[in-house]
Amino acid sequence: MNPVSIERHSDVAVITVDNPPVNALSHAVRTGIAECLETAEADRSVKAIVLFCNGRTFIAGADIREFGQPPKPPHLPDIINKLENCSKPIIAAMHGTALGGGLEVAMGCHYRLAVASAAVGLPEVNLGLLPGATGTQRLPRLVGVQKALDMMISGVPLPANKALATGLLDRVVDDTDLLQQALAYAHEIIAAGAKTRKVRDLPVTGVATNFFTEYRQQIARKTRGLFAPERIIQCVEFATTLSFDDAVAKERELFAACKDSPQSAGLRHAFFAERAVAKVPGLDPKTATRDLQKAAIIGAGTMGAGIAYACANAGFDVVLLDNDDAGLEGGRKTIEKLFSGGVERGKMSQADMDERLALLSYSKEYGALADADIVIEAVFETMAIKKEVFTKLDSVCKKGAILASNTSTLDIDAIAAATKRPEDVIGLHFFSPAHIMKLLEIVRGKHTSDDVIASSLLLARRLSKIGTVVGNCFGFVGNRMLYSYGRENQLMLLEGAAPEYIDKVLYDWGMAMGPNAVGDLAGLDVGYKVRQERTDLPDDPRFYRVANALAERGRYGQKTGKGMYLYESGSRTPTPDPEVAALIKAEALALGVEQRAMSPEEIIERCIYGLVVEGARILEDGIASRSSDIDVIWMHGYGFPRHRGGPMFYADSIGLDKVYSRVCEFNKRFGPMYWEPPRLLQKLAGEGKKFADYKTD
Ligand code: 3H9
Repeated sequence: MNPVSIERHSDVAVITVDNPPVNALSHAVRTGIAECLETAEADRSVKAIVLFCNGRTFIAGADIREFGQPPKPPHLPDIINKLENCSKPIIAAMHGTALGGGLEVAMGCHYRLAVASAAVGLPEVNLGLLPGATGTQRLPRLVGVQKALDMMISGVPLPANKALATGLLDRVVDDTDLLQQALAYAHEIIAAGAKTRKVRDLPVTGVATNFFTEYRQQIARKTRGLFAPERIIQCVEFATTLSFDDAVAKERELFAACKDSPQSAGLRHAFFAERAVAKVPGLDPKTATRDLQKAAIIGAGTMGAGIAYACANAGFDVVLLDNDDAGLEGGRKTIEKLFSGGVERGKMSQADMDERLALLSYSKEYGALADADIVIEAVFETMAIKKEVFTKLDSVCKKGAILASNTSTLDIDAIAAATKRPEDVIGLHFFSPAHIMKLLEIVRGKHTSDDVIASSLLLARRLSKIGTVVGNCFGFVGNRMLYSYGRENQLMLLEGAAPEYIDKVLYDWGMAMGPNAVGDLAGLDVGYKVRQERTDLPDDPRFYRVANALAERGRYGQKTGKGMYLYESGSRTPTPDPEVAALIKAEALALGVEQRAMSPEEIIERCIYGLVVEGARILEDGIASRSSDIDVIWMHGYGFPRHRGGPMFYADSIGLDKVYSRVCEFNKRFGPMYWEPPRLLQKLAGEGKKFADYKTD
């Protein structure tokens, strides 16, 4: 079916795009718009044109799936030129989200009208791109240089009313019958002489001499290591110095450079991977979900309070339970501080805060959980305590309640076995800080029922998190892989790489933080206790030796003012500590580990390939059903750079043959205890395939 059609409404032609789900500008849509435009232009009885979209949104951008293929004419910038050069006034009538190429199309039209609930923006930067269909040239002409840069560098869309105030829109109408209101606007324009007007003819307002230099400095930290933001700035600079056509030619060049960059490939992979996680193999998408209105959180520590805050903020009734008054009071304070912080930063009104606080209650009695639809346990990471809690839950919770554990490592089936309803038990692994981190690792046990999994995915969406369903094993996907990453870090410390050196190398590579700074933030005692609980650790005295030695000396990290680094009182800035350097040296000597200089490449390869090797085993074991799920977990739970697409995509982009041969070298050099190549890696490398090609059935 043709996704673009044209219909006459008296002397106005309505061109309608109907390309579900988001009216992306596929080849067929571009062709359709061009053809319909010619028809409208040729029809002498047509006095004005409305560009309208069916379905849930106006055009949400170029069709991202086409970027991996050779471009096919008609190209979008040419279509936009055609729109602008049309002799009859064209009105873009927008609802939903007019994004990227969609907004560029609208800026090529002569008039822009939107319903109040619409949002408009140029989010290309999130895909490692720049607005490459004249957006970098038209937006500054409509809203000014600074505002245009802010919109394109952040990628954040503007709500319709704000867009109206900036001059990007001409009119905002109420949400009833957009088409009728657009037709009425068209008739006003016809009555006023049916004038066309071109954004390209508007001047670009001048900027101060140092404006671009200062702007670059201002965004440097946020855009660290990213390719597209600098190109966006260059395009806007061209808008201030070159003619429209010359600047558009530069925009095309820079857009091509962005599109072909590895970063854009990684970010596009991330976009689709984040959406794929919602489709769980073997889980019928129509599975009914349980009614979730009241959530109970057990444990009022940092994690429990963070989860309670997130739930109340999403509109759940929440009861927070702890067995001691001081703990409960601490939890209440944490939650109130989080809400009042939101009010201070202007993210929430006082009235909203009061409304959400009223959703919360606090209790020491398990009886308070009796009417909860979902209980999330966030107590100590000790199996005996977890079992005790779940036995109690089994006796007090209503039938059909979901019983979830926030365990980050422990066997969910063993926890479920403490109840007589293992089908209702699931792991919901939140990441700290729970109200900020996007990831929710959803751990399905042997007996977890499908509707509990579907309801957990829904919960994730309601909390604005990305829920990723994984299987049950020690550490699940995220923390199981973290062991390999952390292990290599720890071994390299013994081999002579300083903590600050390793951290810098990985930070510069794109990780949100280096592993040693992360250890100090999370608390070295936490990992220490988890390792104490494990009975399956490798027989290797070097394994996490440095971290253990620090924890045994009470150096827990930021909370004790010293860990892998030193911290001045009240500061979170890590300072290298000569005592730690001496301790590492002494441990290396005692273990007979020779110290040497290490290249940044070795640090990156050992840490990242360590992740990849474990990721491959996780796929082999069926703990993750797709390599892209692993990528999502690492991007959203562990600060893996999104522009590298996650560890498995990164390995795919290097080439699995190359990764495999390097792993074989490590196997020879460091021994098979950690580096024996997984069969899956060997097989895919041999077949010239990628992890992305691997499907579990
Ligand atoms: C661009 O425009 C470049 C130009 O400047 C220059 C060109 C020369 N293409 O997110 P959802 C799919 S770059 C193809 O779950 P929501 C998505 O994969 C583009 N497919 O819905 C999913 O598929 P599935 C600039 C797309 O309601 C389905 O639609 N534009 C595209 O939560 C539903 O998506 C953007 O970056 C696309 N452009 O959110 C906007 N967009 O069902 C990107 C979506 O098979 N899109 N799909 O999993 C979004 O931000 C959100 O999808 C949107 C809807 C807000 C529109």
